[in-house]
Amino acid sequence: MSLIFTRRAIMLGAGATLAGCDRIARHETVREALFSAENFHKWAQRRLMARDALAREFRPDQISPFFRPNGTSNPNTPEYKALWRSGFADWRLEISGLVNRPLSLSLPQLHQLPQREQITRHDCVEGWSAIGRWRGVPLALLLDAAGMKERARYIVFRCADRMGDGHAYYESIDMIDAFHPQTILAFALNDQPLRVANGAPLRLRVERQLGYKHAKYLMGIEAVEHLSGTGRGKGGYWEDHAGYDWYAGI
Ligand SMILES: Nc1nc2c(c(=O)[nH]1)N[C@H]1C(S)=C(S)[C@@H](COP(=O)(O)O)O[C@H]1N2
Ligand SMILES: [Mo]
Repeated sequence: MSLIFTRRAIMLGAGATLAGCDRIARHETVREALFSAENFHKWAQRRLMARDALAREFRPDQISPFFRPNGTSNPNTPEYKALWRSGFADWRLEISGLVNRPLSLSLPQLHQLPQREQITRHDCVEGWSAIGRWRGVPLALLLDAAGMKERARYIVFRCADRMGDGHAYYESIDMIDAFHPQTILAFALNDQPLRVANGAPLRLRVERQLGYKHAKYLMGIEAVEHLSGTGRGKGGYWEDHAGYDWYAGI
């Protein structure tokens, strides 16, 4: 029983509310285990802490020889091609939405900010993984610089590549992932500037989440209160078009 209980708790993820809690508690055995005061406390605490825990980091000798690209491997739009031709000199990351100070940052400006490096494993929902050394700016630092308004609850990422239906790729995460210490906007992979195939000039690394959350070809990030105003309202391209879970925690 305890194994099943643990797995269900994990499946519920951190998005679980008291409603989710009620649903599990309908099973009597679970209810007994759960609501003995001591266990409930431990369980709730573990769930909260789980969201903040670091993703595993690897040794340099574990880095994959080739970091396989997936999804778009070149946005190939006239706008992106022009940016690429200029070595991304004209590219800017726009930080907008529910912020006190909207920002527009060039690549050299991002390079001058404090950086973080991490060797992590990327897990794609299609069943492959790759280990890479990522370097970039902690997202928390940029969000602090822009100043989040009280109402901001999610960060939406806007990408340069257009999908089959002509809409740009987009993704979103909540503030727990946005301020997680391993969440960075990466401009380098394995000590090289990010290749086009892996998301040049800048891509999200959100290490506690599955691959599709790691938006490539970033153009803008926006703080919002609700996800209903983004795409079809599920918070991401694949969430909207293929029913992928918005919360893809691993
Ligand atoms: N803009 C954009 N970001 C994206 C995708 C995409 O098609 N477009 N694919 C996603 C998926 S499904 C995965 S697994 C990773 C792949 O990253 P990689 O190309 O560096 O391996 O990017 C994610 N981010
Ligand atoms: Mo993926």
